[in-house]
Amino acid sequence: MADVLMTQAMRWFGPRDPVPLAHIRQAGATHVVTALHHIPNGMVWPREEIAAQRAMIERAGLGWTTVESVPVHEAIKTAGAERDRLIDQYITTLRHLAAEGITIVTYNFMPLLDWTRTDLAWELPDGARALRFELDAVAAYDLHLLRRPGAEADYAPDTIERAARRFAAMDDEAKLRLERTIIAGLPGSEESFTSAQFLDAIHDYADTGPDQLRANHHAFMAAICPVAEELGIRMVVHPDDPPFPIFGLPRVVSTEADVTALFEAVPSTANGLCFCTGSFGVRADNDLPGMVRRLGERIGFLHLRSVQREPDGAFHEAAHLEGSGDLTAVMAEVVALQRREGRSIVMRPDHGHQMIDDLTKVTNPGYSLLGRMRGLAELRGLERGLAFMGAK
Ligand code: DNO
Ligand code: MN
Repeated sequence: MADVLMTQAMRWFGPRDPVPLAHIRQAGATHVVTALHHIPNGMVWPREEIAAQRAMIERAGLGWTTVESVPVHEAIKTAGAERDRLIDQYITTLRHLAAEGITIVTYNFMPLLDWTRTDLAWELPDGARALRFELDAVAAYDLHLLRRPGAEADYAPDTIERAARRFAAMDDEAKLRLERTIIAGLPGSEESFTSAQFLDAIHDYADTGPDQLRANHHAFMAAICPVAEELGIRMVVHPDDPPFPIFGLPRVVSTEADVTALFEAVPSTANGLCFCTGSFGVRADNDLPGMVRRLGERIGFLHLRSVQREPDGAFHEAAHLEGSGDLTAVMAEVVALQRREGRSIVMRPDHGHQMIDDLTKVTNPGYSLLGRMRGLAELRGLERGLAFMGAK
């Protein structure tokens, strides 16, 4: 029996993405994952616009079954006054998506910031560029530019000391670049802040600690999942990136225990996981292959990439099969899972290095074409090889 293989996708940011659909197809993907990025967070996605986006994708010879993401409004995360109305609107969007054939919807539950990096063009020894995160840089921004009240309590003394030294060595341009990198919003993020706005927004979380955020997350899934199930949609939560609190804001989707608690609280099959190896893999205590084995039936979408952990809470994005995470072991579990369940899981190479001709082009950080194409090629080859060996 032929093995079921992954459904190979790439992220596409819509008509404004500098990477055209034709190039994604030539890179070997059969599908894209995308969203209606122009619609403000909290508004209903009109069915006609979803249909138009689908038509555009299909004209390019690609398929679209997976949305990344329908963003969750902050008032749902904080259980604010508008929560019920916003949940109703979210459900209306799900109805429209289901009517247009969408079966997987990605979301995250990170307060205010989506994914966060401190350097978007960190040069690797071979001249390619990677995204990097340094806790020292976050601390330098937090303590000396944002000047968040009480921030000192969130950092170890040696981090505070290194952050002070780093800040003292920065010129105005470097300060501005760091501020923008952290809070102006990376591709796919729904929010973009100035430092003053960010401080105000952090203040809105004063009453939402980790227990409350977790309760609000579970309540959101409890409200959404019965309808999603009926619509044939699976919600998949993207883990926190990075998987620990930053700026004093809680994060509750960072570990295996976090997601296990989510699935225990809301057992519906519509309550699923976007397994992002790069996000979970920042923590050495997340056992990636073991998580695929244990959580497999919940996994509706795969983000595959690797990170290299560095000292002092830093990490950078490694080539897809290099770095701290054992992507070969993860892939072996994915092959076994798909065989066990007879199901093809949608995957995408999650980010890639800026390399070769990418280096002379303006693309979304992390989403240049050649780096992702290399990642996809390596991952699909690995999968085929493992499936073939396992089949013998
Ligand atoms: C970054 C992405 C995230 C992800 C959202 C899902 O590259 O993995 O922005 O799309 O967190 O809601
Ligand atoms: Mn991801």
